Amino acid sequence: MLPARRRLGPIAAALALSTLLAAPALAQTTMRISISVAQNSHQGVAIDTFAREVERRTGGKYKIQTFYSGSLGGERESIEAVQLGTQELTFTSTGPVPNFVPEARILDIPFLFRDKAHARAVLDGPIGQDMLKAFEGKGFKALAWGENGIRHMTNSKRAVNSPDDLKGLKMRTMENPVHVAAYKGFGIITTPMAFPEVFTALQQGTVDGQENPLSVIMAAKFDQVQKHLTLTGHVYSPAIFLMNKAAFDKLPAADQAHFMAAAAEAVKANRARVDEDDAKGVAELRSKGMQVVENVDKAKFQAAIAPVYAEFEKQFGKANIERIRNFK
Ligand code: EAX
Repeated sequence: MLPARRRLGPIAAALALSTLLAAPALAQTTMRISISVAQNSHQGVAIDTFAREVERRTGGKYKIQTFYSGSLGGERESIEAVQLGTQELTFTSTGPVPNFVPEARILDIPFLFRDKAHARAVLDGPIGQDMLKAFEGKGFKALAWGENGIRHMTNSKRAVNSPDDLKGLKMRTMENPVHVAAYKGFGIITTPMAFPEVFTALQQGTVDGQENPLSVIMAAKFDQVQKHLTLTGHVYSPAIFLMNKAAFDKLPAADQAHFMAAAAEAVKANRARVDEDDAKGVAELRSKGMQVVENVDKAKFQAAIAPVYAEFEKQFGKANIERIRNFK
C-alpha cells in the first residue's frame, strides 16, 4: 500500500482539474446595490430591474445583490460607501447628495418643476445629463436619473390647508440643506434625520410629521403613524443610480454599456411605478385611515417661502433656476 500522502496525489489532481473546469463560474463578479425603502416600492422595482438586466445582458457575468430597507445603512451612509468603494452601487434620493456633489443642490429647490413630466424632461435633457458628469470628480459614476416622486406633507397633529397650518410643526426632513432652508421658511421646526429612523420617530412622537412622495409613504406604511396628509406637492424628489467610479472604470467597455442600458431599463420601471402609486395612493391611504387634503392653493405655499426663494436665486443664480423652470 502507498503511504497516505502519496495516495492523495490523484485526488489532489482531480480537485485541481475540477477547479479549472469550474473557472468560468468562479469568474462571476458579485456587486451590491442598496435602497433605504422596502423592496415593494418604486425603488425596489428599480434595483430589481437593474440587477436582472445586468445579469441578463452580460450572460450572468455579474451578480448584483440587492439590499432593501436601509439594511446596509441610510442613504448618506450608502453614498459614502459607494464613494469609498466598500459598496459598488446604490439607488438613492438626492436627499444627502448635496453633501457630496453640491452642484446637484439646485434640483432640490421647492416648486422648481411644474410636474413629473417637466422634471423627467429636464433630467433626461442636457441639464440633467451634464449634472451626471459632476459626480465623476467625486468618485462616482452616475449611471442614470430615476425618481422618488413629488413630495407631500404628513403629520399627526392637524389638517394642513394653508401654509399657516405648518407653523410650529416639528417635522423630520432629509439631510438636505436646500430642504431645511425652505421648510424653515414655512415656519416648520426642522429635524434632519436618516430615513431608516423616521418610522420610529413618528411613532414615538419625536417629530410630528414628515414629507415624502406617496410611493414612499405607502412603502414605509407611514399611514400607521400619521393621521393627516396634504398634497402639498412642494418639491420634486429625484433619485439616482450611483456606482463607485473605479469599479465602473474597471469594466470592459461592452459591460459598461450593459450597466448603462440596465440602469435605463430600471428607470423606466421606476417611473412607471411612481405613476401607478400616484394614481392609487390617495384612495389607498384613505382606506388605511388617513385624512387627506387633496387641493391646496399652491401659490400661497410658494408665496410663503418667497424670501427663501430670493436666497436661492442669489446662491444658485437666477438664470440657472429660470433655465430649469422654463425648460420645454
Ligand atoms: O429615498 O429620506 C427620504 O425621505 C427619502 O425620500 C426616502 O428615503 C426614499
